[in-house]
Amino acid sequence: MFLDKVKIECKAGNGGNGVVAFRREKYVPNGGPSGGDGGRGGDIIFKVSKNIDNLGEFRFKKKFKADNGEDGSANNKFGKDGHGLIIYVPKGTVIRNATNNKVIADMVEDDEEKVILKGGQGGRGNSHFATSTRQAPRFAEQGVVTKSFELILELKTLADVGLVGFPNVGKSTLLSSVSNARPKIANYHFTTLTPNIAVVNGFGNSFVMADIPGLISGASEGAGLGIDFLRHIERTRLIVHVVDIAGTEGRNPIEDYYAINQELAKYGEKVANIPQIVALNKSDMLEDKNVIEEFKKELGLQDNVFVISAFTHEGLDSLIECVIKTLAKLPKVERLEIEEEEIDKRNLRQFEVRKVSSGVFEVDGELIFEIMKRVNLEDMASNAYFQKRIKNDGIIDALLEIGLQEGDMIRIGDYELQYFE
Ligand SMILES: Nc1nc2c(ncn2[C@@H]2O[C@H](COP(=O)(O)OP(=O)(O)OP(=O)(O)O)[C@@H](O)[C@H]2O)c(=O)[nH]1
Ligand SMILES: [Mg+2]
Repeated sequence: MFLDKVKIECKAGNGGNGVVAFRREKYVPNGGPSGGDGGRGGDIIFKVSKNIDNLGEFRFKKKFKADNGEDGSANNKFGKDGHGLIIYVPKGTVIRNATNNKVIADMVEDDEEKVILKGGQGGRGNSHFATSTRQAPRFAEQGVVTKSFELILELKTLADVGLVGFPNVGKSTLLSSVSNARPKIANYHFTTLTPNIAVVNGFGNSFVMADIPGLISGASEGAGLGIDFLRHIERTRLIVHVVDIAGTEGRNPIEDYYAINQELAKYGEKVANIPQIVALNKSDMLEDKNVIEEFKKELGLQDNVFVISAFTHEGLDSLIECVIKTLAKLPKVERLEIEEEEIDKRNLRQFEVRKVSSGVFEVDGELIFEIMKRVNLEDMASNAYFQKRIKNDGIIDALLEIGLQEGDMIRIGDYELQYFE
């Protein structure tokens, strides 16, 4: 099933825990600390795959988790790093943070790869905490526990050329006549329900062409299949505007042309400004050839109008040649502006201190959150380490600045401690 917008949930791996261990050596009664570090958690990585052209694979699978890092072990053995998880997406996938809708990545190159969530750091083993006065530290750091994030994946197809026009004018027939694609073709409206994308080869060149469902008047207000599919035209460099010049359904080709352009304009300036080549199709059905001149005259168009028959292949070579020449002069598609560089922005230096009431202070912020996750306060040694960290990281100084005194209470999360110098 064709799917071009999904919300998924991703979590990078947690860091493995550092461990507490001591060397056991034959003639050394009390060996030094030898607890190894935990491994790093695996990253969540997005990668462009040529083999997929839409987000259908995310229809049922919406949760992704990279492996956790392994815990360290004795003899200073590091825990293994967790494997990164690669999530494959089609070219043209825009990745947004679901909480604020900001663009995190725009996957526009073949095989492009980007780390979206970094795995948690591993905790350090007890050997890191030995000092001259503490030769046998009985604690180690816990690994960083990562958060899970909701992401929106939106496909904005990257095709060079988009086929636009009323239903039944022969867009899919044209695509099938110039490429290997075999889209459904039939004599009724809205045969094409989702975009078809194919490579067109010709004149020693190639380009990608997208055929989207037909548009009708009022599409921008939701008529017909609406304009949802125009997101796949948004990033094309050139539009081939297909018109039924024979008016086989009784409509006037000139009015058709205006009506479609009006819908494009309503969708947005960007789409309205994409250069167009007009393909006057079904010319094999046209009895009065004057219609072609009238069309060109009325619209003041001379170049960039091609009389074709997708059915008999008349005029297709000239059309494709012109498309290739025009594309050569047009700029490449620009990547969307990245609005948020890092989604999991833990500011590990950030903390806040507050005076709650007389003699009671509160501390919170990412730094505290981080420290709390990594220590075990039940354990005396770990607790001592914790107290040292809040001192070394400047938290105590910040509290003293706002009036902390001997014997006052400090609240950190669920934990309370009394301050003594
Ligand atoms: N005589 C003639 N018939 C054509 C030509 N191109 C397409 N047709 C016929 O027109 C009908 C519609 O063709 P499609 O290619 O499905 O049209 P479409 O624009 O993709 O239509 P939607 O997907 O519904 O928007 C089919 O019966 C085609 O065989 C042409 O150049 N000459
Ligand atoms: Mg079609």
